[in-house]
Amino acid sequence: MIIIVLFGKPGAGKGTQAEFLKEKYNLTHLSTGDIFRYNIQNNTELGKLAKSYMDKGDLVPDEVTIKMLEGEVGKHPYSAGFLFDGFPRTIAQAEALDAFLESKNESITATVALEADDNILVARLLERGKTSGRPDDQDEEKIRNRYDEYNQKTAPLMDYYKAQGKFHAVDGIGSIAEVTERLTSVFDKF
Ligand code: B4P
Repeated sequence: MIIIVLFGKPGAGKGTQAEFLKEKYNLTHLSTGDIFRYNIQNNTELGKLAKSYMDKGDLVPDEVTIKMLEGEVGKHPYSAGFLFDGFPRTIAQAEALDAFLESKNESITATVALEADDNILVARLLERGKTSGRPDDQDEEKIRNRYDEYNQKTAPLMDYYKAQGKFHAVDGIGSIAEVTERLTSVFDKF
């Protein structure tokens, strides 16, 4: 089974590129951000909890996120493979994912990171914030907090996956089609 982690800073284009990659490689796409937003829209208990963190640009606690992700994987027993988008975002999440997959005799095939400069990404998110209605996209201070969260909690994952020989980086700057092409040439090797 192919299991890919799509990795990158907020606004790097994970969600944008996942839409294409899931179709081309027949992967089940699980975006923790999308799942939280779905729960917020439907006013579930999980949504209420997630909203209190997401609106500030903070990460949702590991315990909640890990349990949710495992539940979502369980909903797709016959999947040919998975594309994890925005998960894991902390070392604790990465360790939990490895243990969870090992319990199913599976493991991550690769982590693919979309790399981009913070200032370009902040501009992308502010642009999206004009139409997305997402509170975490509309205020530069909250956006900067998302980058602080990334630098403190998510960036260490690069070394975690490099140590496993599973880390691949792709330049995330350029048109959406150009980035897709770069990703495809990496994915075609898996
Ligand atoms: P996510 O939903 O994962 O979203 P994201 O980081 O905002 O964006 P993504 O990289 O998917 O960017 P996109 O393609 O949309 O996370 C949101 C929040 O959820 C987190 O801050 C956190 O609170 C919570 N959360 C999620 N997962 C969690 C976890 N595992 N643990 C704890 N908390 C978690 O692209 C952004 C914009 O750029 C779009 O407008 C797009 O059109 C544009 N764009 C994309 N590619 C472009 C390109 N090449 N050129 C120009 N514009 C481009």
